[in-house]
Amino acid sequence: MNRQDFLKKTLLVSGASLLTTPSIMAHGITETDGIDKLTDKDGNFIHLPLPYSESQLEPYMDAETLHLHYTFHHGGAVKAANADLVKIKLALEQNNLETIDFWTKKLSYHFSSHILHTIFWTNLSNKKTEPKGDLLKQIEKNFGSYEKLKTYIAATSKSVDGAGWGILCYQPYSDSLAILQCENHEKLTQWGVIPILVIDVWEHAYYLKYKNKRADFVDALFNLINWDNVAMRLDQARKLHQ
Ligand code: MN3
Repeated sequence: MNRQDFLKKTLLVSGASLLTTPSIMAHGITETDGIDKLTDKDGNFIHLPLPYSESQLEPYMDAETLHLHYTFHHGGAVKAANADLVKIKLALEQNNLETIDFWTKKLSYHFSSHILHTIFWTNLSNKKTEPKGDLLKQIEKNFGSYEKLKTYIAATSKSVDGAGWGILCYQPYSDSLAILQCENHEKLTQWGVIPILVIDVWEHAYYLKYKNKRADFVDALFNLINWDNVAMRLDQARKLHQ
């Protein structure tokens, strides 16, 4: 199996999300051969350390919010996803399918939360960056300009019904970038997309500092987006599709 086949297989099997190795190294996350490290060798979900200190995204994202968000919301999803796996395995072993649909839905919700939060942390940095190169070209092709992309993803993120995410993703079926307005962690997706930039607009992401002003939080978040990480994710997503 060559490297590309390996990456494809791993992505399909684990549903893992993409993170390029240089970015992982630059942000202090374990090298994972091109794939975000979401599971251990046995397939259990793991919660990697944050790629920076909890105060590093101040003042736009306060340390207390980041601590609670990472530890209890993301961490809680990892624990719950592992519990869902156990329940599904047990149901199959006992040939008791009465509640397997329930645990399957739960796993979809918790694992999707784990994927999106893992991407979210690496999408952020206190270093100012802007899209350039292939990423900028693709943005201009699909949205007209960087400014229009910002307007688009900001508007969709701010207006998510209830809890959810604004997502910039690569859609391999059309070889283009797309914007999703994701509800919860898993609803309103397009099959096949690979998220490359995610904006968490659950209240737990901003309420301590921004109160009910979700729009102010989304606007502030543009000061933290690590476009180099987004560019590497697009590059990796394209390679997987080739
Ligand atoms: Mn969150």
